[in-house]
Amino acid sequence: MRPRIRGGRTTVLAALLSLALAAPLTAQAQGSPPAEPTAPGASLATERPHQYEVTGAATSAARTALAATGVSIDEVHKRAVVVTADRAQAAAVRQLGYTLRKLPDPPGSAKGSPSSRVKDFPEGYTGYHNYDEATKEIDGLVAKYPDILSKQVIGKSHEGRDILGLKLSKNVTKDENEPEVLFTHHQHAREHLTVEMALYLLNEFTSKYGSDDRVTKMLDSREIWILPDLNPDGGEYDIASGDFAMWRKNRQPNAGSNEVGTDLNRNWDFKWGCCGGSSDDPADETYRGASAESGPEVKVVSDFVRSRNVGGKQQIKTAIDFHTYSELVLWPFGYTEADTGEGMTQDDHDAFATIGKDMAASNNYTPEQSSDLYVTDGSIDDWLWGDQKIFAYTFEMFPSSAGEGGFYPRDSVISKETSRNRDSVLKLLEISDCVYRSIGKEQEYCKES
Ligand code: CXA
Ligand code: CA
Ligand code: ZN
Repeated sequence: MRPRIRGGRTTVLAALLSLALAAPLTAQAQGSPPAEPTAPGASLATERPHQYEVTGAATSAARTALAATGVSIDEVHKRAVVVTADRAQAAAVRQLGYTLRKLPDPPGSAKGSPSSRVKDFPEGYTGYHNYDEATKEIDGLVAKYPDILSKQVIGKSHEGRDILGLKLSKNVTKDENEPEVLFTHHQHAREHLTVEMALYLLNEFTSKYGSDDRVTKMLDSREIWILPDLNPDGGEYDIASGDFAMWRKNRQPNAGSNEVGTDLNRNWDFKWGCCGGSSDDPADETYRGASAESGPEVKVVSDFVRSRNVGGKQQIKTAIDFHTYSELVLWPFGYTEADTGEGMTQDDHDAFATIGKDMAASNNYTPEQSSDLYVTDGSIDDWLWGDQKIFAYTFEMFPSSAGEGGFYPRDSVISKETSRNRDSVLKLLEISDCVYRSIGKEQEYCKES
């Protein structure tokens, strides 16, 4: 492990504080009500990270090496990248010989009277839904459209919040033999726009059923699963102080460390930790967790997906995992730079790329294999495809750069930037009965079913 410079803040007091916090948090996983999130700054181990522009790192290999310092890579450009780093990580990046330029902190940071704003989005962001607001909105839709929308609690987060699974289909209470499609949202705490994407899809598919032809056809012939919030604890923590915390991971304590959280998108059980695409250091943004599926949220969703294997056949055919930001359509594998190989035939790759490019042509995102950015291991897409043979994409939503708001664009963009994906989502739904039709090989791959 790389040596860390931590400025002597890891005191006995911090250790005691984290022990004191760990006990009630563990109890909550057993079913008591959700914890109030600890405010950023409450723990002495917490330090709000910042974004930096790093000049260079022009290849995937260079960026993978850069990510090994523990930073997250938020933007990739020809001659520079943007990373999120704490002080120690920024120092480690400098050690590699790079020049860093600190970017402005998120706009809308609530300086002044935090008490009036705590546990909710600040001014300019009140159009975003916090966890309770999203739950209320969803419950309202379920009450209004009980024939086509049903809600189940598929499990609990570390702090005990419900992780929801919404099913949208005609005859929603019956498990019909129809292609199933999965939409997952908000693995990364600071990527709040992805929850709005889930709420947009729920509103759009319920309110337009019966009037919009494409929507009606899809609800009549598919079973759509929307998991609107995979990381509710992280999301609530990110807004808890009135200043955005720039938080990425979940809020699970780590044994033997004061550093909190696992990067859920490095914790899935396919080639977990294999390839230098995640970190074994709990202080890092891309900490992969103690073992695959050690994040309770990842375990809950993995169990849910496995439960859709009925009679030896995975019912879910395609998936999109929503993230921000950079305006990208990504496909697997992330663990290797190779386009094809074990677990990815030329036809698989061609279908992934064809559908990916088709969706990107619609929303004007950039399509590419995720390892073109940098290598990752333990991502949801690699697991969904590698382990479950589900055609899984990642959308990195608006904006394309830090200058346009980065992880924290104003609420005024929500409507435009969620509806922007309407057509690409419908395209994926429409091809989900036979993805190989995209390359003209439905005869070869989709005869029975
Ligand atoms: C990503 C998504 C899926 C597979 C590999 C890589 C990008 C994602 C990440 O690093 O997990 N980027 S993000 N949302 O900024 O964290
Ligand atoms: Ca079914
Ligand atoms: Zn993300």
